[in-house]
Amino acid sequence: MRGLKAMLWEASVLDPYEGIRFHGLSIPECQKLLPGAPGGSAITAESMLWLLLTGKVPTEAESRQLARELAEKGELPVYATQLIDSLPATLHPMTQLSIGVAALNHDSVFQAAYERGMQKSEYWAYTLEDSLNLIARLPALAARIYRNVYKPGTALPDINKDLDLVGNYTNLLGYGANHDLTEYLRLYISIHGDHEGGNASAHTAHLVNSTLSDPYISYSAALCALAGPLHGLANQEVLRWQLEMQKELGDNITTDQIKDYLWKTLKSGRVVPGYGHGVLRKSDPRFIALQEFCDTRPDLLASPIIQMVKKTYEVAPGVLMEHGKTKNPYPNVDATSGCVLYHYGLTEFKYYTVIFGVSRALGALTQLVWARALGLPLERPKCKNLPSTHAHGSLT
Ligand code: CMX
Repeated sequence: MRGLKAMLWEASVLDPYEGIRFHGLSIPECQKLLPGAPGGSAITAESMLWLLLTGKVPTEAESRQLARELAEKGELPVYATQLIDSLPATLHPMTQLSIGVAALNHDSVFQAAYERGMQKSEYWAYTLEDSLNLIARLPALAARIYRNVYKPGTALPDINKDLDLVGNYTNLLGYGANHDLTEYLRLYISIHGDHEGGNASAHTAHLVNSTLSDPYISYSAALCALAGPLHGLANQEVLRWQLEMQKELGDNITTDQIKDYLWKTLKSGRVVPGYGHGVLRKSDPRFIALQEFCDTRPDLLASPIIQMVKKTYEVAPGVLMEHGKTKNPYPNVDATSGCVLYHYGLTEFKYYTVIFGVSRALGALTQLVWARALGLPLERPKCKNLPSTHAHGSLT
């Protein structure tokens, strides 16, 4: 279905050469226009969510009002904490996130209203309420998973009603004192929020919700798609790959050594994680925005892991072009997103896709609201089979 326009997606559109636009605004335009948090300049998740849902740039007061509303709804119910705490710490954090999000449908207002016999014209309002409740609870859920897997026994703070969503998230993760990491995560979470609807995670949410499954189980399914290494798990894989390279080649790696390592990866039949894209045909503007964040901070510029990402970017497109398979030899956002987290001390890279999962909820859930408001139908594409296979008896 490459290139086949078959979905309506309200909030964003992805141009192969220009990258993502959110209601017509590019990432640099969003960075200029969307309000940050008090004391910060990075776009907040709330500002991006407001833009995605309404198509309008919020004022600072509107963005803060939404932040307060989300913070007030942010605590996890007891049944959810008990469920998450009962999972083995060895279970992948993405599986835990998907389980937790699915379980929150215990409180779905959409499901309850459907059982009461609500009208089709009311679907969107209950979808909106569930979606906001889910987004509000994601930081506490995601942070609890992090605590259980990597910092067992440590206390989790309460949600601070005066903080924005990401401010609370970094606080719950135990990094609240690191202003730069908080600002990085604000930028990360806002620009990962939506990437039009054809990507596997957003599309999964859209498909599942078209059956009138509630937003929680729809987004839980989306997280399973995000957990694949060709999609969101690539940010984990980039880190694994870069660290293996560092282990093999040591510090002070040259670009020639990186070229050889790239060829070794390709010749062993593996993909180069963080490079290539199903739609983009240039360097991902999300990659550029995160790189620019690094360029403004001397500690990040001096970081060996970030230098390795920059050196890889100098040579990987050339190697991939010469290799000749991928239609897009340039980096996607996953090529850099995890390295900054690693530098700031959040080194548990199996957790990185969970952060992506907190973010993608902004766009995927926005579209569910629009899809129900517009009365979009059950998604059910027609299929074509190969009649000859059965007739010739080649399948036994
Ligand atoms: N390294 C090696 N080979 C690659 C490649 C890469 N980074 N990117 C694409 N190719 C290969 C494909 O595997 C495919 O090979 P086959 O013909 O043997 O199947 C060929 O090039 C053509 O693929 P394409 O049309 O250019 O790319 P697709 O749309 O099929 O796949 C993607 C897109 C992202 C899955 C692919 O580029 C890839 O595997 N990249 C590495 C993983 C990654 O970074 N994923 C994250 C994407 C962003 C996100 O969703 O978060």
